[in-house]
Amino acid sequence: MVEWTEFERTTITSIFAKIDYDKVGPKALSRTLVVYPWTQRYFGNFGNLYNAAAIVGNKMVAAHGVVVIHGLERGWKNMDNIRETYSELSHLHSEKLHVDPDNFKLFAECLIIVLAAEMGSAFTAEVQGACQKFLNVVMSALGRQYH
Ligand code: HNI
Repeated sequence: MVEWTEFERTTITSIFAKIDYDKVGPKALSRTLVVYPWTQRYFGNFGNLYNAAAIVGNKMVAAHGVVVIHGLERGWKNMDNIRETYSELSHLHSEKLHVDPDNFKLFAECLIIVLAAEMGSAFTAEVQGACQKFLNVVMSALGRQYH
């Protein structure tokens, strides 16, 4: 089981309490689709992803970004049981959606950049460290049902 310091717990909790899901989720997902265009292949039914402006303005992308942040919230609320928490979602992404697990890391990277921009100077190196650790643990749990 992953050990969390008090600082890591409080940092993750306060970030999730503070962030606006409707803003951060769409920004992080649309950034992923723009920066790593091959990730668009999973969203073929989302309509116009023709260029960056279309992706940022796409309502289905925005809505799905919110869904993903809600998905991350499950990890924040179960920090001592992350592996179990993501077992079903991992299965879904592997068996049904066939999402290459490398893409989880790309999303995590884009989310870090969005958080940094949102939080400004409050996003210190220590805060980033806590976020990276949390996201690494979640992404590894999401990748567990792949074989
Ligand atoms: Ni992901 C559906 C959570 C990363 C592609 N994804 C979901 C759902 C959740 C979710 C929750 C809804 C499940 C349901 O309907 O029961 N996804 C997460 C989380 C992460 C993540 C927590 C990482 C933090 N997903 C990704 C990435 C991709 C991805 C990186 C592809 C690049 N996810 C999908 C697709 C769907 C999906 C595709 C189905 C979308 C739809 O509605 O058609």
